Amino acid sequence: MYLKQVDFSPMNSSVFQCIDAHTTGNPVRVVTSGIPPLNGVDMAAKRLDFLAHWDWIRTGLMFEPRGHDMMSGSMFFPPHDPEHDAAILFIETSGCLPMCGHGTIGSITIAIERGLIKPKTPGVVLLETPAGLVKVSYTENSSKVTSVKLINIPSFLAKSGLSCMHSILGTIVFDVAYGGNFYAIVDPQPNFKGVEHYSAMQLITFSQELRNSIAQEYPDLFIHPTDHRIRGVSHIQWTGAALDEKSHGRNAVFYGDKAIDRSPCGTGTSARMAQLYAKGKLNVGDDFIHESFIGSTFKGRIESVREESWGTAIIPSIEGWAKIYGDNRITIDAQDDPYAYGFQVI
Ligand code: PYC
Repeated sequence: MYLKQVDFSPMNSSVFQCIDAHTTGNPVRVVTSGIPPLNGVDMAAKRLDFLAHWDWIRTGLMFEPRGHDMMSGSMFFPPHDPEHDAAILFIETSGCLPMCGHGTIGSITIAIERGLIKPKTPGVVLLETPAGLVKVSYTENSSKVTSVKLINIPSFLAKSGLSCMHSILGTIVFDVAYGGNFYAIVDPQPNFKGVEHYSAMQLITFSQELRNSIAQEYPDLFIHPTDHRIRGVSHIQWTGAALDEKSHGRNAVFYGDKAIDRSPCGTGTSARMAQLYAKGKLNVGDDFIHESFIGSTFKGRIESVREESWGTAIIPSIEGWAKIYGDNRITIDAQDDPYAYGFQVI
């Protein structure tokens, strides 16, 4: 199959005002008008309501021809707890992620620079995400947001030393960690030399098969201990040597069907720090400068460690920057455009 086309009914026609940015290279499209009314007591419930009833908005705005394989974005909602500042729904090519780090950094940059959110405490946004509450702080200079730091949800190593047979690489050993999404983390090993030895296209090809194999060989193994709606390995993280000697590592995160994250991946970096903590390679208070495939960086840190009833979790922070580059008025008109709801070229 070369064309995966999205077909929804009934026919919809709508206009969406969007602000486009990138977080250290990876896209963030914040939808500011045309946002649907969602049902649910919190963002976890609203995420499911969106996927059940409004997913054509996501596919129309994220897939080609209005988006592309890496496209991701968000919509803001009023908070469910009046003590908080805002709630957020993440949208991207694979669906609606429970949490997205680069998406949070880009969305908060847009929200503050364009006045979409007026935080109760200047410099701090208490943000409800489908994965839980995230405390975001930001710094400004001359009406520009220069950096955003988020304290992420509890992150943990779920399983260590699993393996799958790969048709190109051979046996691949991996760990699975959670940082807002479940990541299979592949460290350098005899059949994988490290991310620096491969092209993005090769890593995408490896990832497509590995993610399918993990789903088949380990069905129902990865379920969030307190929210069973979050399940399954959705992302593959390939690791390797840093480009810059000041960095602590480099990664390539595969998501969607054909994407390698251009940012260092916020939830992926959180998962990576949880894995390294569990293996005694990173401690509370340590900085972890993480490079993306293109060499852009996030500063990660283990802020604290929590003993939960189900195990040990780290509370990671992720710091990075984003730049707004455009305002976009996008029409999805299914009566006029056969590709209104988007398509993917697989
Ligand atoms: O930054 O968490 C992240 C992310 C997830 C998928 C792409 N980026």
